[in-house]
Amino acid sequence: MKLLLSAILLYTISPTKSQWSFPDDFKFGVATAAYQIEGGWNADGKGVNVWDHLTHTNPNFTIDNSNGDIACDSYHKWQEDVQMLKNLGVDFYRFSLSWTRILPQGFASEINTAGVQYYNNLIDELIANGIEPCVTLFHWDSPQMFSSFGGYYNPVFVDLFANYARIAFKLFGDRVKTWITFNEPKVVCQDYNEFMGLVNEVYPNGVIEYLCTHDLLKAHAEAYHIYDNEFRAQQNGKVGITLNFEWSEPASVKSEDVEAAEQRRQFEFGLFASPIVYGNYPEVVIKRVAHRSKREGFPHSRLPKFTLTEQLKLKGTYDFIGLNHYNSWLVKASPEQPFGEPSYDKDVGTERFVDPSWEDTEWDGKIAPFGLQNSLKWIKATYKNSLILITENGYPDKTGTLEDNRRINFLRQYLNATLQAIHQDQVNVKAYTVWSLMDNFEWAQGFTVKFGLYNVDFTTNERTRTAKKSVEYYRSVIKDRVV
Ligand code: PNW
Repeated sequence: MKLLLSAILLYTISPTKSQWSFPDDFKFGVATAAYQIEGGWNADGKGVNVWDHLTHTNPNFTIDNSNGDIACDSYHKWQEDVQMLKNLGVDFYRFSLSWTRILPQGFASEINTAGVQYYNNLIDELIANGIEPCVTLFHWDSPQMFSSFGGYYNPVFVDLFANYARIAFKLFGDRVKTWITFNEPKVVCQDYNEFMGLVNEVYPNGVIEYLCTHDLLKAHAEAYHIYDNEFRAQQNGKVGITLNFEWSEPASVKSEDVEAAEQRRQFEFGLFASPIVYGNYPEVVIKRVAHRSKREGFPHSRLPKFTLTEQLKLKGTYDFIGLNHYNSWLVKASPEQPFGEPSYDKDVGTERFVDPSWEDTEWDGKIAPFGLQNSLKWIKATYKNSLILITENGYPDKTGTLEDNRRINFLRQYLNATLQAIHQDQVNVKAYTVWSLMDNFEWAQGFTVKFGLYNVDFTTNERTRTAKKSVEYYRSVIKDRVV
């Protein structure tokens, strides 16, 4: 009796427990991306992508001189991956298609049947195990062939992506009902400067960031309309885009800081979301880039303009907004930067820093779960209560330890923030996805940063997968629907 009473007491006062549970229609999943897990970089007719090329020609690019040639070897171990998913009890699996595995040169002229077979096998195995496939068309592994004409920075990219999307819908859309066109276009066009620079052989200069954004948005809209016009009636799925959002919290209640935080959100998230929801870039972005461009001596704004036809074509091209959230910042107003060299960062303006009281993760970023709740609330308020799917959230460590209590602690707090957004703020959020199913190739960090629920032993040919303690935790969340 005494034990029971103290158990009840502990349950009610424990700050990590919440009285709320996840609604019946809320879905749980985990995510990966092709280049980060598949390996088989030249298997069975796959063509070369920018990451194959980059890591082969410039092995020092990754901090451990590694590459994704083998990675988790999921090209061969997909059945084991599905068993891990099954063991977790997830509703869906978010993975990406390798463009050059399906179209070796990137163009629609040649289809690699072995690559198609690989994804057919994976999708069928998922469905046979009661797991929904959620497919990202583009998770950064652009065909190397496109580099010769500037990749994303050439408007022809729009047609090439549209062709690829059509082929993917045609091949897999009978079974795939959730499609994500792009993963984090912001990262593709601006972030990890040296990394995108090396991949694309261009460097940020306040011009190309916007050209790239413009093309990717048009490519997204094109794919959405292809789905609408040619596939939706028979296939009846959903098409959206995944945007990363680092939350910007005003550093004080001063109106200039409140405005600065909003300016940053509009430059970082609104730049992509606003055209898709409303047909054009956010007002503050249009105004600031035009103003700074003029002072820098440009005859026109560095931010390209959508024609009216393009605006109408973009507007409403989403069935959901995919949200990747990892990190938060405090933002305050700062004096206007001198007008000299153009730069995206100067366009954004403002200053950001972290609250020293926020707990560190073991790599990049802080633990600040209120940032996820605020991101969800802001998206709801800014974009007409759109359907939101959280398509990534997760905790990095350097060790891959099986006793990953800190990951469990992180997940519990962010899941709890999601519950608060649902129950306190009535946000229309219907899915949560852990990055990642297993430790994998973390881009420039190689294999030194680990996000997995499963540990992968990269020293063995078998790429042995072992469940971490967080597998148990996530499985219980999915089953009991409480954090
Ligand atoms: C994501 N940010 O990248 C990617 O989608 C994954 O491929 C990657 O492995 C994962 O995060 C972990 O790093 C991000 O600046 C890049 O907020 C940048 C940000 C967030 C996520």
